[in-house]
Amino acid sequence: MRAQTLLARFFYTLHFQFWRGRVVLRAMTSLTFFHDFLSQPARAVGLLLGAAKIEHVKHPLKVTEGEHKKDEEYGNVCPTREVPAICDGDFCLFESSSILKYLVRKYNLPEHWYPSDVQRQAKIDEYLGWHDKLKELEGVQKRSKDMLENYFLKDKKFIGGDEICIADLQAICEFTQFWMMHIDHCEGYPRIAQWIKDVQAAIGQEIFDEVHVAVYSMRDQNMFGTK
Ligand SMILES: N[C@@H](CCC(=O)N[C@@H](CS)C(=O)NCC(=O)O)C(=O)O
Repeated sequence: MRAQTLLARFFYTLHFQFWRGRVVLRAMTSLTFFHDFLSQPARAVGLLLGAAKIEHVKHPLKVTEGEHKKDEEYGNVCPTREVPAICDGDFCLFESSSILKYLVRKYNLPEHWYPSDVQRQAKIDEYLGWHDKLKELEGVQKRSKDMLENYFLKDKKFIGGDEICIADLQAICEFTQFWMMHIDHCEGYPRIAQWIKDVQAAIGQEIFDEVHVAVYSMRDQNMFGTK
């Protein structure tokens, strides 16, 4: 693990607290986020961390340079050596959908992200289950877009209803992957086109752009072709 990350984790584990009239140094749990923002599931987790303002230490791993394979300790964090993964203190977790659910519950995030109501939650799990079994690039193929437009969104603003949920984060990052190639995949899909705007507004443009800096950079350098 990088010295920089270890140092950041050390400082995050200490904070000052008032206790019986005195200022004392107390330990608190640190959350480390292992990611590469060129990865769709890593961006989905990054969007939740940013939108929900969850304090964390970022540990970037450049997948294109094989850093996720070379980093000695990363094998202990994530057995598959994929991104994203998190460590909350000594508790480590991989698989983006599991991470998103964990963050909502652990950090007591507002209900809309992943509601406790059994049926509303099941509808979000329905999307996530479907999403997780899509193979790479399938998220933007006609069948998937038809499903999103006519079934998962249908007459709702977001996948879970009136407010944004973790399923929206997973779904939108499939689309933003193609922004690198100047493709928005929205032609003929008016609900998806509107939903993309609504998701950005719900997250906040600043956070959304922060997580997409690497995508914008690839796009602007025309790494995968021009408009
Ligand atoms: N199902 C996993 C997928 C993770 C995944 O496939 N990550 C890719 C980047 S999008 C990765 O780390 N690839 C590197 C590799 O396989 O060597 C999740 O949702 O977290």
